[in-house]
Amino acid sequence: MNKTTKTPAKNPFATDVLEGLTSTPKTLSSKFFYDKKGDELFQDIMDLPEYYLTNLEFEILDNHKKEISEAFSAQEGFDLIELGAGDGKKTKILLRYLQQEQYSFTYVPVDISNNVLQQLTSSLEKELPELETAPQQGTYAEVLERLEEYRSRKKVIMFLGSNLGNLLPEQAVNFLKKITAAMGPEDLFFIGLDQKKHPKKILDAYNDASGVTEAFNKNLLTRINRELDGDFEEESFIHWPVYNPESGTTKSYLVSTKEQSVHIKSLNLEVKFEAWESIHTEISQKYDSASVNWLAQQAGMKITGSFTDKDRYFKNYIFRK
Ligand code: AVJ
Repeated sequence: MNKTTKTPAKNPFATDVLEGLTSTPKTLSSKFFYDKKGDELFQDIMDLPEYYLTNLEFEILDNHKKEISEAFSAQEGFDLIELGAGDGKKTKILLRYLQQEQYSFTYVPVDISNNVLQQLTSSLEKELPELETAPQQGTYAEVLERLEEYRSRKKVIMFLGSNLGNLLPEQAVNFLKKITAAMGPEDLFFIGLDQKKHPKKILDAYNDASGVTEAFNKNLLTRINRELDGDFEEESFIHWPVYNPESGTTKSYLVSTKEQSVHIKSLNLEVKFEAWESIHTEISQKYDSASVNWLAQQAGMKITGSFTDKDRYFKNYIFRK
């Protein structure tokens, strides 16, 4: 271990991979899915027939844009800060409506990917040229620190797509606590969370027939091979998501189909796999009213509104301090 711990210290990906692959059981973090290829694969996931989340949230925002805009509205205008803005496809529904109804606001898209932010800003310039935007590049942690700067008028912090679901409950609470800390009494937190439903429906969303989610999951191995000089054989791992209806947690794994040894040169690391040993790569939490109430209460917030689709598959909530 000594030899290997020095090299990756400055590289968060290397540090995480080293730690995850030397742990029992083995893990890799889903936050590293999103390189250029991963961004593209996630775009494809959002277009999959099985991945209902995106379309439903789109529909909810479209059906309720009037009430949502009224809740956001403030005399002095507001800052609309979106964490993990992505391609902004869903947000544009709200942006277009807010602008059309002449609400005064600035859109602050935040994303870890510069690539994604640039695409978003250039599409906004074309589609909504009048819109005031102030994009911010950074991790959630960095940006949450900077949120303190937005205190001159009302802020609405938006976190769509059930992105919170990638965090373990304890991490989710810590994250929400930071948001609460950055909020004033008038500010809102607007969050979209995927709900518990028929387990088959959930599982299919993470196990699509065309194999895009599999490629997304395996992109972690490709990234290790490319960036850390590894020799993972993607064909000898299978993508295996499971859904636990009790906890509401979908967990995704890569499972080694044989006994094998993987060498990751730049970590000076030899990783041994037994046949059928797993690497846990992602959690996608599903919620119900008890778990959302618990989250809000733990974070020191109140739920003051919610919007859903006809099947109650997905929900968008307004939280206040
Ligand atoms: C972007 C975290 C909401 O967990 O549903 C999609 C990512 N992973 N398919 C999710 C994802 C596999 C997605 N989030």
